[in-house]
Amino acid sequence: MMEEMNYYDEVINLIERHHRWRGNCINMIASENITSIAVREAIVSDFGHRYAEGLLGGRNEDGLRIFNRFYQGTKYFDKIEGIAMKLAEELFEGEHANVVPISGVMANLAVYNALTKHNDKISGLTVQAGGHISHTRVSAVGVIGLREVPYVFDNYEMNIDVDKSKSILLREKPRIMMLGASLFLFPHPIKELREIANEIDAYIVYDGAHVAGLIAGGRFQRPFKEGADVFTSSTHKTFPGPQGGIIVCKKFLADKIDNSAFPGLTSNHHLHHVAGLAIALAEMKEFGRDYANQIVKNAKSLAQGLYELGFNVLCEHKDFTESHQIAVDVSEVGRGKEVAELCERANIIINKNLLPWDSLNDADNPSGIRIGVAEITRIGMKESEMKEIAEFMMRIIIKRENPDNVREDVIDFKKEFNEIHYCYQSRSGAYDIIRIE
Ligand code: DSN
Repeated sequence: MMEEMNYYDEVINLIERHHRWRGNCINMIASENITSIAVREAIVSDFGHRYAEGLLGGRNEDGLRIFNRFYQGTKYFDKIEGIAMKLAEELFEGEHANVVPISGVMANLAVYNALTKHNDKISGLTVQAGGHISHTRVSAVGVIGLREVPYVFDNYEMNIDVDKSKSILLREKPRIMMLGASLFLFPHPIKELREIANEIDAYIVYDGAHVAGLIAGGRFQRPFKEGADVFTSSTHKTFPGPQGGIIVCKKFLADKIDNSAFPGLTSNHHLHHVAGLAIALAEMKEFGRDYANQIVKNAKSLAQGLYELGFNVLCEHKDFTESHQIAVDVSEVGRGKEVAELCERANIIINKNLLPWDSLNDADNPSGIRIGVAEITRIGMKESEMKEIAEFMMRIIIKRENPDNVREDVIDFKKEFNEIHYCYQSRSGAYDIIRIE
């Protein structure tokens, strides 16, 4: 008879193996990051067991929001949520923050639900051009029943072509003009699109999920100053918070958006994540500028290194990138699937990615890869390390060295980088498991 598996031991063992492995990897998924130990402690706090459904009230004597809750027991949490809202308003330069959404897609859904009605139109980028699925019909746009109006994309500039999009927008009159992307190398032309939005009475919603940590650190672009009405984001990409979502908006939209988030789309939000978010926001207020500046330096440096070693890195004419991301066309050296898998064998974690000239049918084996440097920046890597990473990738992809051999060198290289930077001091390593004794 087969012995019954001990699932507890099995799961603990898998968690330990995962930590060991990813601690030995160069982690460059552009949508990932690691949180500080202080944030992790908040995530495992008692707030993860509690409810705080409620509506927004006025402000207390410290200027923090007060809440009309439906359950007792929230007096400390209310202060934390107030701090998170205040810091988010300050760092993202908006008038009102809502920290209820439990993911970036939920944040977008809440905004669509608040600002549109069934059959309205929404403009955005296609997935091939870098748009997030929640800007399209396969996800939140379809759930709300909106009709898509794709922007014309300039493949050479890797940005929205405002001139060519203008006549389409004036004709189609989308209710929401969605900006932001998952493949996001350069700031979007908010100012130029604002003029069009004013003509057709559209809202500009900027999905800053990928670049929120850069924006909070004063890099990339300033969505509200440039003309956005709403900023949505997940909280765990360049912004190094726990997984979750956030909305920041102009005051005149606050009530609609708050009601859409709760009770519209969420019953209880995730209190422990809000506590972690508050700490991450405080860390970004203190350390965000250095962090964001180093991310962009690292991204440019890695792109330059790859380019010099023979990779077809996009946008050499624009210094490759202004964000944490690099896009590489690998169609001549194996295509996205094979390249990403070979890198994984060498403990270099990246993802295959559609490029604007691909078809959606290429999703399983697109012509590109996307590389993000947020996490490796956070563990202290600088420009010289980017050159070494480019060398590893060249050995695997261009020289076709056995990835298993390169892996040994990657593990050796990574040993020096196990401390989290740009955050409050903590006693554990970047990839340690937090254990409660
Ligand atoms: N799919 C994620 C990304 O990697 O960009 C965003 O949700």
